[in-house]
Amino acid sequence: MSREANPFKKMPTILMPDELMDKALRRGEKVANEMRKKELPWLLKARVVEENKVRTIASVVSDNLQKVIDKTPPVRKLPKFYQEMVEVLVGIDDFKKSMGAFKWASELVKKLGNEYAKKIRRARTPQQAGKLRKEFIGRVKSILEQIHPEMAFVAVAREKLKELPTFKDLPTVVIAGYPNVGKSTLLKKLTGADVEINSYPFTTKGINMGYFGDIQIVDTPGLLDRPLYERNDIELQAILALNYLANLILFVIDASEFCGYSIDEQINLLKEIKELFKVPVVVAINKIDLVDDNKVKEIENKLKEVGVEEVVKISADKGIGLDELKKLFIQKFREHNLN
Ligand SMILES: Nc1nc2c(ncn2[C@@H]2O[C@H](COP(=O)(O)OP(=O)(O)O)[C@@H](O)[C@H]2O)c(=O)[nH]1
Ligand SMILES: [Mg+2]
Repeated sequence: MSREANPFKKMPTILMPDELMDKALRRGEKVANEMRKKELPWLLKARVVEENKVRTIASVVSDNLQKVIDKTPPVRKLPKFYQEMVEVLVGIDDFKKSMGAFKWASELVKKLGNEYAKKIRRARTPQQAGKLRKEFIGRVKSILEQIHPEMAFVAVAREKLKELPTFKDLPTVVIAGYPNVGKSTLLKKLTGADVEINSYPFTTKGINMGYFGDIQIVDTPGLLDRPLYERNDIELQAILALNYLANLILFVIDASEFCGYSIDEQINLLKEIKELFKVPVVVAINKIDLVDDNKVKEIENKLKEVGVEEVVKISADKGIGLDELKKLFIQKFREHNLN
């Protein structure tokens, strides 16, 4: 199975103006030293030294900026989930504007490099060649200073974006439900012990992901496990972004209420999640090993009242009903043409 890597992981480290300038000057000096070893008439040599220095500095700076552009995925071409994440974490418009500044600076430095190289070739004295080189360096410095805010912005954006989890482009089930209802246990049982933990910027606990067959299952501790009125705007946006990741929501109810939340509280959360997500929601009544049939019936009736028909009774811990649940996933994906 191919991993669809987080598209921001390829972004290179963003150098700040001083760092980039130092790097370019060092490389320029190295090239100049090579040129100084050549046996050439003094004026020609001065021109060759300065011209090569200027060209080297120009290409180090210009290429470095261009590399950032090349290794940054164009936001509008990304899967919608990642687009939403860019919007929530850094702002798409600011991100694009910053990349535009990189492009502007890269092209301008390249152009100036050519112009100054030509001027230096026509210099009448070594002093004049040196003066032109200094002038060029001054202009590059000021261009980089001008895009300093954008460089800093992209550096911070990169730090945030490269931490995003890596999802595969597969039919995806996102698990929801109050804490301790058995979400993690269920994920482990469904996918074998094969659960990966991935960072997600909106939860300190990370998200857990597992696979069975060609189905991706995601457990989101801290995200879909409490009422929405407790959330701030950014968190809400991050939760809504899951719309673009989830093809199906699996809502887990703890029939035993040992999780500390009553059936009614759990159903209220389910109602919220049903409203929030455009994708189908299926319900698993879990921990049926701990309750009698009447209790399960009672829960099923309450679920019918809120319009939930698709229910599977399971015990994640005892492995009851899991095959039926898997079949339901496959059936749902088939109904929605996702496989
Ligand atoms: N008896 C019983 N216990 C369960 C079942 N599913 C989960 N548990 C237990 O419930 C507790 C919370 O489970 P966990 O998977 O961590 O819940 P999460 O917070 O929703 O991820 C753990 O002690 C599990 O062992 C079940 O089907 N039956
Ligand atoms: Mg858990």
